[in-house]
Amino acid sequence: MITIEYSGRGAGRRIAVVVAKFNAFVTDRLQSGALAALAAAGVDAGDVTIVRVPGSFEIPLAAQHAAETGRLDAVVCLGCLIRGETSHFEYISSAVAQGLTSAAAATGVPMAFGVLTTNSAEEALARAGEGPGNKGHEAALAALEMSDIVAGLTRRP
Ligand code: DLZ
Repeated sequence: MITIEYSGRGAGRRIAVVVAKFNAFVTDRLQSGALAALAAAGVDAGDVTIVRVPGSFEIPLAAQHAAETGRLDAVVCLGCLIRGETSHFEYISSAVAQGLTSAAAATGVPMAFGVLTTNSAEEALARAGEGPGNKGHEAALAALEMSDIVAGLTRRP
């Protein structure tokens, strides 16, 4: 029997972190959580590329271009949509989710969804605190996990 799963080690993995600057008071914290998780897993800082885009709507295009360089094992996507502050909430959140699903399928590069969709700033901040409950931290671990799984599934015998 063969089991393909996360090795628990990130050393050697090359990761892009695409971060929306809109609602930076939250996304800066998501970025910190993601970088902490990558470092704790052994990812070298030199193997991490941070891409800062204007808002969540721009995340999928940047993530796809990053993946198309062929130099990355996964992309961590971070943003924050707050319902109370935008009538675009539904449009942008579904565009980001669909855009990232399409970009991952088109490139074969895992893209972790660390885009918060909350009703208030308080809810968003509660998901961007220190430690493992930080959704940037969670997304970074999902990206590493999926990079091992894709590597395991695509490795030639
Ligand atoms: C325009 C906009 C609004 C109203 N709200 C948010 C938000 O809550 N979170 C977010 O990440 N981005 C928001 N944006 C910006 C859009 O994502 C996008 O950057 C602009 O519409 C320009 O394409």
